[in-house]
Amino acid sequence: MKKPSVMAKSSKSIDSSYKLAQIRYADLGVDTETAMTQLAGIPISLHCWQGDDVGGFENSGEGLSGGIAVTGNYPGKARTPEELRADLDQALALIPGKHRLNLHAFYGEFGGKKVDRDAIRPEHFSNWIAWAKANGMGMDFNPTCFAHPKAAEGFTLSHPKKAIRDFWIRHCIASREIGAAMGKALGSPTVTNVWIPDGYKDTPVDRLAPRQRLSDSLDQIFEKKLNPKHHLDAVECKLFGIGSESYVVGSHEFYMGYAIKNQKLLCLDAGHFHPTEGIADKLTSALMYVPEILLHVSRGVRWDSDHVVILDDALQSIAAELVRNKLLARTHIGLDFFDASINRIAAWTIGTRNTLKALLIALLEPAALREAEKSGDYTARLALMEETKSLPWGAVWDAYCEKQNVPVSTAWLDQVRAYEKAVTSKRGS
Ligand code: RNT
Ligand code: ZN
Repeated sequence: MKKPSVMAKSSKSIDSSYKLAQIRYADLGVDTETAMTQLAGIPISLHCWQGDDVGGFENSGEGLSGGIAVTGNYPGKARTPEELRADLDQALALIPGKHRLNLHAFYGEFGGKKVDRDAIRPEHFSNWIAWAKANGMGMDFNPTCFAHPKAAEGFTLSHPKKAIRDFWIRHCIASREIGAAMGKALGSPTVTNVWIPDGYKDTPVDRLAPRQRLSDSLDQIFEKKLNPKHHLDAVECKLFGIGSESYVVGSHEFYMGYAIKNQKLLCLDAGHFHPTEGIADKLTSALMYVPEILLHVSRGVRWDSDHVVILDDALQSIAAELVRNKLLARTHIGLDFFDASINRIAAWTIGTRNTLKALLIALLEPAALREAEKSGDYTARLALMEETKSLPWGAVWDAYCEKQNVPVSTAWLDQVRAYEKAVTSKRGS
């Protein structure tokens, strides 16, 4: 089957479109050059797990668990750390700007040995750290509290059995040490994010005791103070998962309270609330009381399905909130989606480029919107907000991509296809 041709653009058309856009924005008091410079300073943390369907490298034979699911069987997923790094290199070459890598603990390199989760150490991540260093990237980290026999009963840090809780506490402590080692080696703090799947499929009688146990486990995990120059702790809430539909121990209220009390970072995943509930409106509230936020930019379709992020209203609202309220310095932007039904490198590229596009649109917002609101003219506010949607931000985006030496428009798709032909299509399953 012939692949549809991409919408190539000539340098001449990129430049002349940009010049017109620059004038249009200048008329509205917006400096497009400043917006591009600001955008170049915003790192997005690329999640390693889009590259191999949340598989990891333990080769334990354990499937994915914890109420998250990846669907699709597109050929060519990364099977080794080398393949995953090569795929990330390819994706990063298509995304403008300097970004970060977000790694899960079960992506350690264990040299074919069985290293249980509570025995992981920084040396198991030395190749990843060296790779990030060579690319001038920072790293973020996550304990992996799923896809393991000790998580099979659906409870980890809140498990009724102390021995199981202790195992996961040791894993999370080890993960913090690894995160701190990454942050130190790379000269940029690593955010280590604790997400656990714990919950009940059906209505529980006791909703309190598991939460008390979780709180106690977290206190033990965070007991050791780590240097914030190297390491920051985040906690991620959730509404429900597959198999934990009726009750999740680490709910929003639980972690919001825990993060405020202990001044931890609150992780807000866009798919972890009711289907019509966005996370954009939570940012200004949460950041009044927690020091910083970690975002898991994701897209739920009817449930927390972790679809590739598109440039929809939900994403644009998040970006607008961050820019309008100057929250970027206190917000760590990470991605969390996994689609195995399309080319995985394209998935990373689409989701990350969209997140950056949303930020650019926000950075290009004319001040007139705020002025209309301040003067109480809500008619003008709505009118301007709608007119803003058709401003020529696309021309600025194209110019930004060209400036950053990455493919403009869909020209990146050619590169993904060439890489697929030469590399990923040759991989067995
Ligand atoms: C699960 C959470 C969590 C995971 C990753 C793999 O619902 O969103 O962040 O997706 O840790
Ligand atoms: Zn998440």
